[in-house]
Amino acid sequence: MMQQGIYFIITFPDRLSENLLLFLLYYSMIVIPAIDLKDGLCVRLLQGKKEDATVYSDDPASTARRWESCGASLLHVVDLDGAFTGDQKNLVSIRKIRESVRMDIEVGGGIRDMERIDLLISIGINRVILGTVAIEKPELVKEACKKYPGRVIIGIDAKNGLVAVKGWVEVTEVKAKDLALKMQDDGAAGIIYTDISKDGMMTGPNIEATEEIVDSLNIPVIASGGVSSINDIKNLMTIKNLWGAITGKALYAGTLDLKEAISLTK
Ligand code: AMZ
Repeated sequence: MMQQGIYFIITFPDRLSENLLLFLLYYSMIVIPAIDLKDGLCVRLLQGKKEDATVYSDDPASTARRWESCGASLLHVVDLDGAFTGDQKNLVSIRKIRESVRMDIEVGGGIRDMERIDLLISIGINRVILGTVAIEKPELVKEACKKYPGRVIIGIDAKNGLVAVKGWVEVTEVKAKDLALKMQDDGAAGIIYTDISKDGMMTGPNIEATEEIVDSLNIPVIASGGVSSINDIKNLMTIKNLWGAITGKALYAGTLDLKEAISLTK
């Protein structure tokens, strides 16, 4: 946080020097726009609760194109129906998104067996995100990591430091950090760490908890949940070795400009 202090006590004569200072004091990080799918629609939830859904678009493929045109190189897609029921329901939309953009796509939500992993990889999805099975079928995770090196990442969704599964409805007794370490040992290519209490709330990410996860691992970590503005992006950029940050609600609400965030973090 000292870097931040330095940043704020210096007044910038112009934007060029601000950008130069950001370059010197902050770490680079990838900004990843999110599309959450429910019944074929692009929605956002509040703290993952399905009763608190706001619909942002009925054309997820055009939303994906919009984020690509802002410079995104990776898109985060979640099949919420899949996360809640264990059975993906948005494959048509996922295929359309894949056919509409060239950027990399990661997909999670309802991926619970190897057949589904094979299918998503076969349609050109670059990385699959496994959540519930990391707790319930760790053998599947190991097998998938072996079969698709570099393409299996683990979504760890934490409520007060404990892992939540099945659409965040069930909270386990497993500590997020312990699961992250185990998944790293099992061959995961990365971890997406979500703080559930922050997700969709636009109150800022959980910097301390994210930093703790990043510091305990040597695989890439992506932070998710709570981003509301460019300042939150700057705060995340102070975390050394944080690989990326996912943002959803702030983009749809218009409080974060994706182009600006991407150019800042490069
Ligand atoms: O918003 C939710 N309730 C929610 C959500 N966004 N529940 C799960 N998920 C996401 C996780 C992860 O990317 O963040 O779904 C994926 C995990 O799904 P599964 O089906 O493997 O547990």
